[in-house]
Amino acid sequence: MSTEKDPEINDTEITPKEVYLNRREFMAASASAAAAAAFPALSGAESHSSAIPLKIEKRADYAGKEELTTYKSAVGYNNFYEFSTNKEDIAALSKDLRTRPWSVSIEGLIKKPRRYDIDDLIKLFPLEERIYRMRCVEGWSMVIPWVGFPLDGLIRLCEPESKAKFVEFTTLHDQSQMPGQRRDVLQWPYVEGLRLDEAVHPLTILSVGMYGERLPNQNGAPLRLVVPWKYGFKYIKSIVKIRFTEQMPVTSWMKAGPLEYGFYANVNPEVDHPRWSQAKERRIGEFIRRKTLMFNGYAEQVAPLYAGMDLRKNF
Ligand SMILES: Nc1nc2c(c(=O)[nH]1)N[C@H]1C(S)=C(S)[C@@H](COP(=O)(O)O)O[C@H]1N2
Ligand SMILES: [Mo]
Repeated sequence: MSTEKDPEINDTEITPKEVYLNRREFMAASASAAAAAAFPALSGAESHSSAIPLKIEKRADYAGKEELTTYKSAVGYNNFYEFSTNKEDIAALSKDLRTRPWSVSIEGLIKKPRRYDIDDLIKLFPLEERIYRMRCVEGWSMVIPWVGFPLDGLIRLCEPESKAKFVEFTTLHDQSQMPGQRRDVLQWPYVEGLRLDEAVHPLTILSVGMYGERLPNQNGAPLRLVVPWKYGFKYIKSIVKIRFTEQMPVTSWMKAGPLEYGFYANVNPEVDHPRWSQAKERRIGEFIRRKTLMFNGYAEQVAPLYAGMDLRKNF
């Protein structure tokens, strides 16, 4: 099933792996490729062997010259409470999540409600690569090369009614596949939301891949939200429903800790979490903590969305 190669993908269009691997990993990967050539039986033992490459049509380097987080860290250090609260266990616990067939229901205050098969949905839009910083509210960060499409394109197809002011996203709810949902760490299913103007902002994407390949299950396959100026908990994974509303959605984290997690969740080094400072962060792979940037470094693009708002109250 998901271990097979997508027949539609032309090998020449696949992003070379060396673009994503740091030099040491690349040398190691080349060495194992050479070994595989010499011993053909070993060819399945290359790095990320089960991943399905994606055809990327547009590239844009939004993170400037910052070094990418290693693939190994991005797929091995995760938050996905539906599986576990232990970051290193998510990859193994999520490996059998069935992400095909998968449908996404789009509903609420729109003229064109519809249920999309994930592969039909993906074909509607050219896939773009976006290299973004990702800052978790816990105080660590990564730089990830996402593959996806702007949420704005999908929202246009839906034709929101003038009453629609917010977009609510919901993750799959299935205890048989998601063992973490048997425990009440959060109220299930996981729900997140954006204001409509945030949702149509050009930086906001729905991601279907990373590092040139389909999203691994632990990273939110087959479809997740990416909003780079907000804390990572807004990047809701494995989405099954997108609903347009007039009222502000109540998100899972707002229910779990209303004084700690607000609706906006904009990265802001000046507004501390009640239990820790948000002034600095640990970039995964680095030793010395670096300063957290206002709106995670995207202030120029997104600050106008919050003009006149008190960001201490609207945290
Ligand atoms: N459905 C769901 N989405 C989720 C989470 C979760 O527990 N469940 N965790 C969030 C948090 S706190 C972070 S930091 C990011 C982590 O994304 P990553 O594992 O791809 O790095 O996913 C977010 N999306
Ligand atoms: Mo997070």
